[in-house]
Amino acid sequence: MASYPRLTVRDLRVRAVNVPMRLPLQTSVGTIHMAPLALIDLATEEGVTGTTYLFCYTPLVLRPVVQLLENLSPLIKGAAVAPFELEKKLQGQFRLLGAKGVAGMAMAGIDMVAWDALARAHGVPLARLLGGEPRPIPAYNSCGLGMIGCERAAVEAQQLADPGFAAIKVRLGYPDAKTDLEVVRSVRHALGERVQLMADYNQALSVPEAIQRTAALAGEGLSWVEEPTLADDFEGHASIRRKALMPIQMGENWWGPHEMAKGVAAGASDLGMPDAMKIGGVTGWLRAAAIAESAGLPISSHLFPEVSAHLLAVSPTAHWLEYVDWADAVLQEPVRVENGRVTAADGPGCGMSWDEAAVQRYLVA
Ligand code: SMN
Ligand code: MG
Repeated sequence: MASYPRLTVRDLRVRAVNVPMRLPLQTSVGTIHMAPLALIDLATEEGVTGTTYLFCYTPLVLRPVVQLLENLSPLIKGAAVAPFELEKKLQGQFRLLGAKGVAGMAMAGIDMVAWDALARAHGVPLARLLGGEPRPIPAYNSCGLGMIGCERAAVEAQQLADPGFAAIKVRLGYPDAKTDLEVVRSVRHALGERVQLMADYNQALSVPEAIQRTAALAGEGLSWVEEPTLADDFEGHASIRRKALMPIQMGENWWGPHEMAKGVAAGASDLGMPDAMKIGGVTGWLRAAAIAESAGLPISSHLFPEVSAHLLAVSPTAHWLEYVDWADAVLQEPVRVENGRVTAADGPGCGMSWDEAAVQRYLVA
């Protein structure tokens, strides 16, 4: 049996790319046309390189995220590639500032790239390193279906479901409740009964409005209503949930497992959807999965399908994987969907390597 060395951090290489999205996404708070990604490579003294990326939401924070990671590189140089140890060191570094936002993103990037390097050094997929096996996870197609009105939503919904997805998600939060209802009905009509439909408000409503709108949508068979009100308003979500006749979903804005635990304690939602980046990388996800298991809370992933396929494979209450193709353009082997399911890549690590020609094309100076 081969023995594996203790990996030592050499440095981080971070690049900013802005990648065009096949389908722009119009949410209740603006449209995203491009995916601003921070590509991270962790070089080790032993020659293994870890690879991951962060989704920065807006190009406005792309350079700051890259800059912060570059600033952190000398701080972790020479340290063991041991995610729990790195976490302790970085948490200390940001204790006074607070470990959310750009700081939280950078910490999660280092965590994910360190886990990727470890799995590569062991020559196994991340899921296997974590004690599981890559397995098919049901995925919903979340690539588009923004707030584009009844007619266009119906056409796009059909396109999204066509490759064999068992579920898709529509964005709501139109100026009036009547349009929300019409869009849901039009999408449902286009899909038929075979495909499940989720709806996402991206925090658009006040609590009383959300109670009214979820009541109006009660008979439409939605699989969940996501973030009807402000993401940090756990009490508000709990009030909406008490009245709603469909499951309430939230979690993409839990900044770490502690916030998740508060949401769960408040009874804010029926379902959870941690985001691999905001929850604190692989390490944060493992803790979130433990909280979910003890609360009996089904968890789905948010974005990052490449790493999430590994993480859901080791999550006892795994529910849905959110499929987006936003990083595909810079990956040599994008995530593959088969019969509406995504299986974690079977190679070493998370399975990501850069298409260098594409990276050069989309590089932001
Ligand atoms: C979403 C995520 C990322 C960017 C825009 C919209 C959305 C989702 O909330 O859950 O997919
Ligand atoms: Mg959402």
